[in-house]
Amino acid sequence: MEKMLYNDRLIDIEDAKLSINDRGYQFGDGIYEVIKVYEGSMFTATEHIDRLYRSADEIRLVIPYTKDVLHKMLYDLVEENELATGHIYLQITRGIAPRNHAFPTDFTEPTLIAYTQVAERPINNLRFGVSAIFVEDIRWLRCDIKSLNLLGNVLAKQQAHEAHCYEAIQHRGEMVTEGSSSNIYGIKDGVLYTHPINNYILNGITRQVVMKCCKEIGLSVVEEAFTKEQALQMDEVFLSSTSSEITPIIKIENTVIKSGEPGIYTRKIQQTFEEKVQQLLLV
Ligand code: PSZ
Repeated sequence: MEKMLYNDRLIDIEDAKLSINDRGYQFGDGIYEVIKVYEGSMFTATEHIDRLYRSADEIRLVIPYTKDVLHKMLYDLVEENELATGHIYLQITRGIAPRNHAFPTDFTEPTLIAYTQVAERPINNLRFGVSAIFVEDIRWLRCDIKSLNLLGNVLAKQQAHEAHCYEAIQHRGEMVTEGSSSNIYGIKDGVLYTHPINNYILNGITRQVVMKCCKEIGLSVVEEAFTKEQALQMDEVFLSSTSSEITPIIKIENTVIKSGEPGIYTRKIQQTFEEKVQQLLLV
């Protein structure tokens, strides 16, 4: 039987019961993480757990476990479900209390749930690239928090799907921020550009790995936002996320990026990323 974490216990997934008074359900009052698992090993788990605790701090939610205990709980979940390649979804809400916007006054235990999902790596997208559209970024001003409130992201992604595109590249005014569920990069004349880490974007864990890859291959990085117009003029554009890894973007709206094929630097970053995945599988 497939298991899930419910607070600090592993339970049968079919026995899961959630309260309608959970603040996650009522207000989206919680945070989450998605951690990729390659052949049974969690990739960059420490970084994801660190970001989870940071998100929790930013919304004044106290996670009642140490990082090490939570790491072990996730490890046990993967083992128990015999997950090979896929991901862990984890969320923590401010708990169960009668509906009231302000925080519960009595001690309320946060609700943690985590489950695993089998998911193959997106090999075709990695190889051939995807298309994207531009969508105005209408989200709040704390996109650095991995909040359960995803309405802006959901509406942007739906627009992309209706346009038969993989991703929505969001922008505030003329400046590109990030995808609906990814970070966005452009490469021009041998320099990689990407939005700086601040309140307008999520500090992607895959972005952190991309930064390391750029260092290793000697590709210059400029963490500055670029415009929609500049995006269309790039030699290469790609996105990154836990599940999409390093996915080339070969077309935006009606504009084909350069040759219309994944670029040379994007390929190098993919290869360096792949080495890091393979290293994980050796230990
Ligand atoms: O399974 C999926 O479709 C996933 S797993 C992670 C994401 C999507 N997206 C994460 C994300 C995001 O939601 C936003 C708004 N910006 C950037 C990212 C990339 O973050 P990492 O690299 O940590 O997954």
